[in-house]
Amino acid sequence: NIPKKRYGVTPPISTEEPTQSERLLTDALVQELKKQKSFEPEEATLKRGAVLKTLQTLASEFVYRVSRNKNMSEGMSRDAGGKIFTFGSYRLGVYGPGSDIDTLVVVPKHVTRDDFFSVFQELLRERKELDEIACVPDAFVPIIKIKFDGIDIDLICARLDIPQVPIDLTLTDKNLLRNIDERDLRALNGTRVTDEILTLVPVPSVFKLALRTIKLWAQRHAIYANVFGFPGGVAWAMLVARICQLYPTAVASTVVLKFFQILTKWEWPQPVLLKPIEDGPLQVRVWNPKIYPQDRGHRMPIITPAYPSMCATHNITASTQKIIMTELGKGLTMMTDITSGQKTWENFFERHDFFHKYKFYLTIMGFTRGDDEEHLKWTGLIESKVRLLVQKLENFAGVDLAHPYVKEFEKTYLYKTDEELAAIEKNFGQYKNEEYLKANHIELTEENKAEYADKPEFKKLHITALYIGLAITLPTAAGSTVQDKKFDIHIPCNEFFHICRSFKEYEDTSKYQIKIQHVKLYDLPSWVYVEGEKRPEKEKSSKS
Ligand code: 3AT
Ligand code: MN
Ligand code: MN
Repeated sequence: NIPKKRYGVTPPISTEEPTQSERLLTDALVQELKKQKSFEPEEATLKRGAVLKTLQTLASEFVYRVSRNKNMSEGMSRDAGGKIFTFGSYRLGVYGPGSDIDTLVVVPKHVTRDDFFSVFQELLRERKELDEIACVPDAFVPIIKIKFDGIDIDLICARLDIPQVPIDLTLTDKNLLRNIDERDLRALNGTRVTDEILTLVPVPSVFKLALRTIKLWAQRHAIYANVFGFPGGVAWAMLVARICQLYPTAVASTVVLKFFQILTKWEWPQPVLLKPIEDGPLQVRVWNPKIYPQDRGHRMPIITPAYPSMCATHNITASTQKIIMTELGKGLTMMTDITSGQKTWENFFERHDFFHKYKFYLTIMGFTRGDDEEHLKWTGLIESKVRLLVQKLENFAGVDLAHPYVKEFEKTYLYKTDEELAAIEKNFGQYKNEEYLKANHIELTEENKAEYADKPEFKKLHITALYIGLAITLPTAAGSTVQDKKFDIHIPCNEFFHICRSFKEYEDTSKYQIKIQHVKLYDLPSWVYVEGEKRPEKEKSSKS
């Protein structure tokens, strides 16, 4: 059953039938993924299907109600339609127990985004399955986030310039993009890209299993995070899809092996393409390094297939590229060992050692004296600028590598006086101060949350810590070692503060603070280590 169609921009490398050992290795992979809780139970998946069915009913009802409100006849209002699509991990078939469902509601032209945030919101609120709802109409992609029947759902809306949205509509036709606004275009993009990726792989089930594997591997190795300059979900999906195109008859374990073989040898910045880049009817930019200098700057371009094609990896910096390539190299060694039976899939998914491997770390701390929501916005902004700091650091003499960590750490403290506040801010984030903090200040936790719930005499300080690992080489002067040299990176740090501070909303320094602190490996706080992970200990000096 060799797929007849040719996939991708070059002929396949091999169309050989899988061997028995490749099949067995794939079976072992599925077993390990199960052990790692990558798949959710079947009942949960059935529930997702039921919830989506309800959402489709609500979308139709939404369009109908708006149409009736606009004095359309009963029949015309019914025919106006409305359809939901999915994108993200659910659509790609690589979702796990905690995944949300990313859902797009497509509506005809007489239904507006305002209607989405009023009428559709009301419809949702009428449902007993609704557990939580948060509307963000002014986001880059306006969104309603809900928890519905226990499942997280992201809802976005796109309005097309057509009078009816029938239930069999597909979003393939790029003429559907005519006369719609930029936010609608962005909302459609996720579905158009994922749908197209799925049509560009020879065997979707093989692609999904291989992608699930690579996704978990990338997460465990802390190289899955678009904001921090690593590939995100869509970019990893396209990389795996390209390998599937090159080996159309391979089973998943072989795709994973080839993934590392091919990508360690890839001649970046040669782009990864799933099909030739298309032209289209709009006045929008399509990725083209021949025309746009910015596109020439992309170090590891991975290009989305749907018009208008974009680079999904424009955030990658010199440092993150180095880190990704190192991990791919280690992945290849691992896969070679797994193929020869010296290592197992369990080894393949072992966690990174980020908080063990650098001598020096920077802690970027965002502080908010205010509510959770304000803090979330402030740290969201800081997070989105971290890769700019990474770029400044990597250009700084003596810095070989600036390695951003992909996850933030959040803590909340309670305080009464400014002295307490200052003491918390000063001592936070260092192992040597943990005893002091614990003995003298109150950290808000799941356990004591109820106890302090209605004590207005306490004020809240929210803290988020982000990390950058630093590999540095300094000229070692006689008699001094690298460790006790002062390494002055004030300039890049100040520039970074300036960027974060340049937004009017966060001007108020009595509310929003940002700080960068050097921490040595042995002084990293305990909470960066996961349960069962041993913190690094200084080796007893063996010098006599
Ligand atoms: P999960 O299984 O849900 O963790 P996922 O790949 O579905 O993995 P998300 O739900 O976070 O991840 O994102 C789905 C898509 O939504 C990916 C991207 O096209 C879009 N997206 C997510 N976050 C943003 C954002 N901040 N801005 C623009 N698009 C975003
Ligand atoms: Mn998702
Ligand atoms: Mn989502």
